[in-house]
Amino acid sequence: MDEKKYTSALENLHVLVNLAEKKATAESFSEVADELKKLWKQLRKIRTLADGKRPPVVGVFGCPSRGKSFLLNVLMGEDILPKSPITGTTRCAIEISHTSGEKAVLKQCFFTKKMPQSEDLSINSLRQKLEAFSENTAKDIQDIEKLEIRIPSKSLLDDDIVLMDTPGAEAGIEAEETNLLEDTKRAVDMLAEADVVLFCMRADLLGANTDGRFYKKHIENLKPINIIGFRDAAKDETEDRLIADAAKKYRLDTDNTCVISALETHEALEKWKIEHRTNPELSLDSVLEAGNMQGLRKLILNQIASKEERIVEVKLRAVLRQYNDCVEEAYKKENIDLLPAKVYVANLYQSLKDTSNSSLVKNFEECLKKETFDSLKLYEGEK
Ligand SMILES: Nc1nc2c(ncn2[C@@H]2O[C@H](COP(=O)(O)OP(=O)(O)O)[C@@H](O)[C@H]2O)c(=O)[nH]1
Ligand SMILES: [Mg+2]
Repeated sequence: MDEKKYTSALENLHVLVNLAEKKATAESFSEVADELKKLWKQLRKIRTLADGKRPPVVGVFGCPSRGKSFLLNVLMGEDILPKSPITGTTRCAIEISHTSGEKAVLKQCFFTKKMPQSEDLSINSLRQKLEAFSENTAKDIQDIEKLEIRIPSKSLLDDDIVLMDTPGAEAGIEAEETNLLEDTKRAVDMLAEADVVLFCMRADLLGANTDGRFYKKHIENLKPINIIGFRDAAKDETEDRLIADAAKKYRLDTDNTCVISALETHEALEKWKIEHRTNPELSLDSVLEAGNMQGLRKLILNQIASKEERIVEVKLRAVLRQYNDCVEEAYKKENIDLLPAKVYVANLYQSLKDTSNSSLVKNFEECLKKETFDSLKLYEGEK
C-alpha cells in the first residue's frame, strides 16, 4: 500500500470508529449488542496501533503443550511463566512487557470488578503467584480477564513489544472437557487482542488433526507466523522437510513459517547468563543463533515493521468478517430487530464509499456475504 492509500485507509478507520461510537448503543442492537460492542472496541484498538499510541502485541496461540509458554520465557530472557508437561497449565491470557524499574509488576484485570489490582513484586514472588494461578483448582481465575506483568529483564525481541501467552486451545472438542472448552474460548477471545499471531506447532507432532482444526477455524485468516517448535525432538528430519510437511498437512504459508528449538535457545541463554557476569560486553548473537531464534525474530520484526500495511489491513478484515458472522447469527434467531444493525452496516458501507478507498470497499464487500449484502440493498431501497 502506498502512503496516500495508507493515509486514506487510516482516515476510514477514524470514520468507522467515530460512527461506531455514535451509533452503537447497547439498546439499539438487542442481542447482537455484546458482539458488536466488542467489534467497536477492536476497531478502536486497531486505530491506536496505527496511530503509534501503543506498542504492538505479539501473541502465541495453539493447542495445549506446544511450547508456547516456554517460548515466551525464552524470548523474555527469564523463566517466569509456568510451563509443564501437563496440559492446561496456562489458564488465562498473560501480557508481558518490559519495565525500567527494578521490581516486577503484576496487574490483575477482572471481568466483574472495574478496577484492576496492581502490585510490585520480586521476580521470585511473581513466579510463585503465576504458579498459583495455573493450578487447575484455582478458583480466583474465573473472574480474571487477563494478567498483565512487567519485568525488568532484557527481551530477545525488542523492549517495546508486548508478548502475550494464551491457554492451550482446540477446535471441535467435547463439551465435557470443561477446562479445555473454557481455555479455548479465552484463547480465541484473545486473538482479537494480538497484532501479530504466532501459531505454535511441534515438529514431533506434525500432522496432528487438533492443530489442523484449530488452525483452519481460528488462525488461517489472520496471516499468522507459523512456528514449528521442538526441532530438537525431530532431529532426523531436515528443516525443509518439516516445513513442506506442515504446509501440505495444514496448507499454511511457507514464507511465514519457521522451525525453531526453544529448548536449544534456552540452553544457550543460560550459558550466556553465566558468561555475561564476567564479560558484560558479551553479545546475544550466539543465543539468537541457537535453535534458530534469529529466524523467528526476523519474521516477527518484519511483520511489525510493516504494521501500517499489513497488520491494520489484516485486522480490519478480521473485524469485518466477524461483523458478518455476527449479523448472520442474528438472522438465525427469530424475534430480533435487525434494522438497527442493518442501518449500521449501511452507514459503515457508505462511509467507506464516501472516502473512496476502493481496496477497503472491496474488502468490505468481500467480507459481507451476498445474503447479508442483498438485504442491505433492500434496506437502502426501502429508505
Ligand atoms: N524438547 C523440547 N521441549 C520443549 C520445547 N519447548 C517446550 N518444551 C517442553 O514442553 C512442555 C510444554 O511446554 P509449555 O510451554 O508449557 O507448552 P504450552 O502448553 O504450549 O504453553 C514443557 O515441559 C517444556 O519443557 C522444545 O523446544 N524442545
Ligand atoms: Mg502455556
